[in-house]
Amino acid sequence: MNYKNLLTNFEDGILTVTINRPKALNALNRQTLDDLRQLFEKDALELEGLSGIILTGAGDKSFVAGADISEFTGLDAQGGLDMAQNGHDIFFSIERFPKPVIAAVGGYALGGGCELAMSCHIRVVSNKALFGQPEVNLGLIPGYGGTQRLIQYIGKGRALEILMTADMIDAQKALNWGLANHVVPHGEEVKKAKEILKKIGKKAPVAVSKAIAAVNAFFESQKDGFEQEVIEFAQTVNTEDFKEGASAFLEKRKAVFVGK
Ligand code: DAK
Repeated sequence: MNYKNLLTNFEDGILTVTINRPKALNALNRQTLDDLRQLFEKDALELEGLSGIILTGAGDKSFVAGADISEFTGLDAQGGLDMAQNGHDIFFSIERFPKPVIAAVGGYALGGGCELAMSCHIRVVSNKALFGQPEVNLGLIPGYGGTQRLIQYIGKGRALEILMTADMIDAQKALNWGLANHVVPHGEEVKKAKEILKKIGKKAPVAVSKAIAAVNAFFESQKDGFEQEVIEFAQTVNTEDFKEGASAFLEKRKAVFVGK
């Protein structure tokens, strides 16, 4: 795996991906988005033995402080459209990734950074984390799915207030509002994310991926979530792991899953 702006570490089935532009507080420039696309649409899908991914930011201050504002100059409507579509595609690839993806947020998650964290399946955040969608300060609205995913996590009224005031949400409020799954002491967010992935890693992998797909279906207008659940359920019944899980329960032993 070779990227310009991502560092990767693969250990015990867990791929830790660090967005590595600390001097710009890990702002998402084009190259970083290209790297993320390469990772989520190809490299990680092909990685043998992968049980889950942790996405985090380099340095002590920031997960991702937004899209890279220095690349905004000279952007016209067509450029904005292309940029938004590119970001949407990549963030959907993360949201639809068939293995769990956890954002470990140790600081600013602003604009595109908040949107990136929201496209992950779970958010573990440090007590210093700050979320926000400050695009109105720049004369913009979020362009990477933020207006939609923020509603999904915190509801319409809160989302509108955050989007219109550009106020930041601290870790405790993020937890209370459902944006964060866990708040941990600063610096322990990757450790906690690993614990969660290790727990999920012991479950049947196909069932885990079907749970992701079924939950995502609730938010996809062209799908009926209940119908999708039936489809995904039927596919889990077809797996070796279902037979193993049921037999192990009846034989009072631990199941050994093979991911098929
Ligand atoms: N882009 C580029 N550089 C950034 C950056 C960003 N988003 N955020 C920080 N930096 C850089 C700073 O310029 C500074 O660089 P130097 O001056 O040292 O070269 C360095 O990171 C450290 O930042 P500060 O010196 O400002 O650090 P502080 O601790 O004082 O302040 C801060 C931290 C996070 C409060 C502050 O840096 C800040 O307000 N940053 C900007 C936050 C922000 O507004 N982010 C952008 C949100 S808008 C679209 C799709 C998506 C989007 C838009 C359009 N289309 C499809 C068209 C998304 C937009 C956004 O994400």
